[in-house]
Amino acid sequence: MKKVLTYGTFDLLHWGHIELLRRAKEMGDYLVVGLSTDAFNRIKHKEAYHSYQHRKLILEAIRYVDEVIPEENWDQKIDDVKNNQIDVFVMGDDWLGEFDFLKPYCEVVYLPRTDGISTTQIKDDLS
Ligand code: C2G
Repeated sequence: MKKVLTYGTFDLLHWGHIELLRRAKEMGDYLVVGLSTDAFNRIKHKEAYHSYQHRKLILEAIRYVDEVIPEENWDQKIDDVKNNQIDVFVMGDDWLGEFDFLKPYCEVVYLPRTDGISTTQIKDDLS
């Protein structure tokens, strides 16, 4: 079984996130999502609307997602890759190069971000 890993806050969930998750799952058979906890979002200076529990509930309802694990810090990725027997690490290319330190442990793929949608844009449009 080819296992894929990605990370994110996934709030407010939108079709750009879904497109990332769809393409990530296409790279293997089992997709693990490291979901940023509320505490880690504070470290990321990111304000999520939904709580971790609710974001986890939403992600677990997505057909492409097989497992959700907590992302609590910047330093857990190597252990997550090892402990979950990950074959492919996937992130949007806004992170291009940032996770190349994982290359000794798994394949590292940066996928093009989906243009035309962002949580910031949603919030601006609704305000
Ligand atoms: N994404 C995308 N297209 C968009 C918006 C987001 O492809 N229009 C991708 C991002 O590139 C990322 C994933 O969707 O791979 C999740 O996006 P965020 O929740 O914004 O992720 P981020 O807060 O950048 O967290 O340790 C890594 C961090 O936790 C990543």
